[in-house]
Formats: sequence, structure tokens, C-alpha cells
Amino acid sequence: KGQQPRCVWLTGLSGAGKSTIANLVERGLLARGLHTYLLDGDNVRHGLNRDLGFTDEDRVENLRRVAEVAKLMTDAGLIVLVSFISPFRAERRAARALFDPGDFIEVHVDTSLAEAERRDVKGLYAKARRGELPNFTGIDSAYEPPEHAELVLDTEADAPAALAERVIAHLLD
Ligand code: GGZ
Repeated sequence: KGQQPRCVWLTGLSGAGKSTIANLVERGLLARGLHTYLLDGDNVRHGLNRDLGFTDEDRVENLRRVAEVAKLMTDAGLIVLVSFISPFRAERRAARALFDPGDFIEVHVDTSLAEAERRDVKGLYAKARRGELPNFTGIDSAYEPPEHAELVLDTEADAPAALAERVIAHLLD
């Protein structure tokens, strides 16, 4: 059951901790002999989607392509971890619709805007507040929180390692 191909879709604000958690989940699954692939901005936005920016229209297309690639990868037998802000409900719903029920696990990496902005690891929120990064999620571009996520990870309450274990437990359950 562990290797049953599935898509684990992480959504949350910039700086919420999606990448950190996704990397820990990937390591944990690898340690259990499971085959995974992690799709994120680092390996998608510089290649396949390098023609896309951060307007609503471009985010919609970014996520459409990511969902289709994730689907292809599950067809190849992988557990696919997807780590994008994915701010709009409609695109997350469209992604879910590509998979059999139960094979799409929406994970809300839940951090308040105040906390993400307080951390501001990369200084992007400060830049956005200065008007140097237009269409920044949470500042002048919307984030629509999930209403039916399979998992809600409160990053203000628990450490990334514990949250990653919850995702792994859900997959192995
Ligand atoms: C949000 C932006 C923006 C704007 C650049 N809005 O924290 P990061 O830096 O490393 O992750 C963010 C990443 C978001 O890209 P996604 O592909 O995940 O977004 S979406 O799902 O909405 O398509 C951030 C950086 O890119 N970044 N400009 N305007 N994040």
C-alpha cells in the first residue's frame, strides 16, 4: 500500500514551510524504500514553466501544467509531492479531479500571514510591501485557504519534522 501512486499537494503562503516539509516527507519515504518525486518552483519554474510569472493567469497555467505532470508521474508509479503556493481553490479542485478519489491528498501548510511576514526568510514580504514585487501572495494577490484539505499542518504549533511525520503516517495508513 505504501507505494500506491498518489499526489500529495502542499498549498500555503510563501514562507509557510512547504519546501521544508516536502523535503522531509521525501526523505522519510525514501528511507522506507518508496519512490517519490518532488515538484516545486525550483525544478519547474526554471524549466518547463520558465515562460510564466505571477499574474493570476500565469499562476493558473503554472498549476495546470504542474497538475498534469504530477498525473503523468503517478501513472509511472511514483508518489508525487507537489509544493507550490497554489493560491486558488479552482486550480486545486481541477488538480484533484485528475486523480482517483483518495489518490489526491491536499495538505494545507497553514501559517498566518503575520507569521510568514514576521519570518520573512528571503526578505520577499518586505520587498512586496515596498512595492518592488507586484502580485505578491497575501499582500496584493489572494490566497484562498483550503476548505476540505485532507491534512492541515499548523506550522506555528509544531516543528517541520513532526508535521512531515503526519504526512507520512497518512500515506502509510
Ligand atoms: C508569490 C512569489 C512571487 C509573487 C516570486 N508571489 O518563498 P519562495 O519565493 O521561495 O516561493 C515563492 C514562489 C512561489 O511560486 P509558486 O510557483 O509556488 O506560486 S504559484 O503556486 O502561485 O504559481 C516566492 C517566489 O516564488 N515568488 N514572486 N509575486 N511568490
